[in-house]
Amino acid sequence: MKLALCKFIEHHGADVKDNSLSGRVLKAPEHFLDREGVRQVFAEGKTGRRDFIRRAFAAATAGAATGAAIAQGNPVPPEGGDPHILQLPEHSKGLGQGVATSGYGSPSKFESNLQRRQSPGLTQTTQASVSFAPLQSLFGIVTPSGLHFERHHQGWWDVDPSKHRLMINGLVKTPMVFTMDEVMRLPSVSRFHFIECGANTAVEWGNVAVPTVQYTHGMISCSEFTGVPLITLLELAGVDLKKGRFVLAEGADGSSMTRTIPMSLITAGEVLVAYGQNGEMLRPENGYPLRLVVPGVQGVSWVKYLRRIEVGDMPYAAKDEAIHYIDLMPNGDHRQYTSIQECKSVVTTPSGGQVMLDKGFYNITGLAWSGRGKIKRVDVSVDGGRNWRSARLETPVLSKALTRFNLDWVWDGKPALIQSRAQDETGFVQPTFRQLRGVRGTRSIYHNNAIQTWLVQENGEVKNVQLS
Ligand SMILES: Nc1nc2c(c(=O)[nH]1)N[C@H]1C(S)=C(S)[C@@H](COP(=O)(O)O)O[C@H]1N2
Ligand SMILES: [Mo]
Repeated sequence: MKLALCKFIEHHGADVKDNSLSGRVLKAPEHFLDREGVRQVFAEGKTGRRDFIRRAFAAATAGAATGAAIAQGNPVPPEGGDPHILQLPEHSKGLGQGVATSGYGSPSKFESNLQRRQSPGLTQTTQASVSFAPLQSLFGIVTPSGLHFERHHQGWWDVDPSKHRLMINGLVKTPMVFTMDEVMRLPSVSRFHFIECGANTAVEWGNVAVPTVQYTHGMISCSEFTGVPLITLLELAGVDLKKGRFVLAEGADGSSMTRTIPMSLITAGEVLVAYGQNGEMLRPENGYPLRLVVPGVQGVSWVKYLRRIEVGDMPYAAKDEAIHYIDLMPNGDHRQYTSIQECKSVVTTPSGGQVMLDKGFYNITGLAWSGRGKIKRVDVSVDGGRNWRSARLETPVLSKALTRFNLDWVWDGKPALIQSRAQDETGFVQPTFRQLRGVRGTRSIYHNNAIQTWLVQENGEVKNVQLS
C-alpha cells in the first residue's frame, strides 16, 4: 500500500515528504458527537461564526477528536513496536460468541455514531420532520435500510400487513381490493433506484445554511426495491388507458398523502407497488407494508402505506400539489408538477466538517444521480471550477440510481475548492448556483441541484461555501 502510494505520488510530481500519513480524514462532527454536541455545532453555526466547526470540535469533543485522529494515524509509538501486533488480543485467544446471539444482526458497537439525524431546529415536531442519511460515511450506492432518510408528514406507523388493503378504482372495468398476500403472489421485479426528497438541499437556496453533507444532501437514499409493476395491477382491474391519463396514489397514514402520477410513467412499467427493500420487507419508516416507487420522481410521489390507486383523466391538484411542492419563480409564477429530480452530484469526502490531517494522497469520492436516466460522466474540480478532471464511475452505473465516483488527488496543503459536476445520458449538465439562480431566482424551495463547493482550508478543515 505504502509503495503504491509513493509511486502514485511520484507520478503526480507532488512535494510530499511523508506519504504514510496521506489520506487521513477526521470524520465530520456528527459522526462522534452526541445529540448535545450536534446541537452545539448548529447553535454556533446560527450565530454566523465562521469558525463554528473548529470551536465545536474543541468544545464538544475534547478527547474524542484527538482519540479519533490517533486511531486513524500511525499507531506505532516513537520507541517502536506496535502493541496491537506484539500483544495478542482477547479475541485471538478466547471463545467468541455463538451463532444467532441475536436473530437479527446489528452494526458493530464501534459504528454506533453512524446514524440518520434530524437537523436541530428545522421542524417543530418530530412527526412532521426529516431525518438525513449520513452520506459522508456510506460506501458504494446502496443505503442500508436502517440509515435510509425519513420524511414523514404525520409520523410513521408499523401497519399490520394482514389488515392492509390496496384498492384500485376510478376509470377501471372492475374496481378491486388486494390483500398483501394477493399482491405478493403476482410476478415481481427488483430494481435499484434512488429516492430524493424534492426539498433536498432546499436550505441552501439563499446561502450556506448547514455545515455537513449529511444535512445539505442527506435527503437521498438508494435501495433495491422489489414489487409488482403498477401496470400489472391496473390491467387486472381492466384499466381504461384511453381516458385514464393519470392516477391518484393515496397513503393510509394521517397525512392524507395523495399525489398525481402520469399514466405514461406507469405504462412504461417503471412505477412499482413495492413491498421489498434491500432484500427484506420495507421498513415501517419507509412505508411498510406497501409503497409506491416512482423512479426519477421526487420523494413525495413515492406514497407510503399505499392504500388506494384511482385512475382519472386529469391531474388531481391534491393539497401536496397545489399548496406544497410548488416553487415561486422570479416573475411571480408558480411552478407546479415539477416532479423529475434533475441531474445532481455531491462530493462526500472531503466534505464539510471533516478535517484533512496531512498533505498527500486523498481519494475524492462522491455520488451522482439523475431522474432522467444513467449518469454519463462526473467531472471534479479542486480549484472552484477553473479546471476539471473526469472521475471514475464505479460499477454498476444504473438508470435512476445513485452512481459512485472516485478520483485520485494529491493535496498540496494549500486551500482548495472541491466541486463535482455530473452529466446524464440526456446530455443535461448539473448547473452552478449562478446558472440555477439565473433561471429560478432565490425564492424556490424545491429542486436545488446546483454544484456543491467544499473549501479545504490550509489547516485541513473542510467547510461548506458558495462561490458567487
Ligand atoms: N403516506 C405517506 N407517504 C409519503 C410521505 C408521508 O408523509 N406519508 N412523505 C413523502 C415524502 S415528502 C418523501 S420525501 C418520501 C420519503 O420517503 P422515506 O421516508 O422512505 O425516505 O415519502 C413520501 N411519501
Ligand atoms: Mo419530500
